[in-house]
Amino acid sequence: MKQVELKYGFEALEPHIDELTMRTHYTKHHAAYTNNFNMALEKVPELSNKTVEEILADLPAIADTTLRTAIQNNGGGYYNHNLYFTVISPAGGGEPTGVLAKQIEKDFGSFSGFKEKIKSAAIARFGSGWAWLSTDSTGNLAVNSTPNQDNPLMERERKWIPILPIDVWEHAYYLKYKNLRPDYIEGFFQVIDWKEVARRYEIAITQ
Ligand code: MN3
Repeated sequence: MKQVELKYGFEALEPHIDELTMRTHYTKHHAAYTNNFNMALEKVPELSNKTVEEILADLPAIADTTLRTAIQNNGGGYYNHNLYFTVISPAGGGEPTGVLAKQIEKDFGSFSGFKEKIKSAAIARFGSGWAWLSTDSTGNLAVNSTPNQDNPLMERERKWIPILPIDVWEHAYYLKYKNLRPDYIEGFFQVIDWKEVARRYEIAITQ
């Protein structure tokens, strides 16, 4: 599996996300998750025809617990970062429009209600992890957070499709924001590509 190609330069999200953080995040952290995921996959030939989404939604099917953990951590890291780097853009920021905007109002009261909820989830995540906006196949939205490189695809009780991730590992923000995770989240909101998030929402609910 391959890292998503960036549609912008490493410096393009300045000043909200700095060039060195973007470069290190993509060429070191994301590259390592991708390489380690591919190495683990080579040892589980029965997964060779599956998509990353299918693999992460059925981790218990991997019998070897060491390989299962490797795929949970590195497959999660691979998937999460491909999504992260796809939903940010130098032309981002603002608020969504259309069907997604209407559903955000329905499920969270308002855009600012949604923003407060995901920001709280991101700030409350102890240690490393992610905050998420996800949809089910009928369009209901939910905000949650996960530890490490876990994600909503791994949820066993209900099928959630992530459409917006916020990486709150320190490697995503520490060089610029130091310990100030809330300031990074505000900066992240300035680069969210809502057109891409809305596109993913519409695909998820029409499948
Ligand atoms: Mn990261």
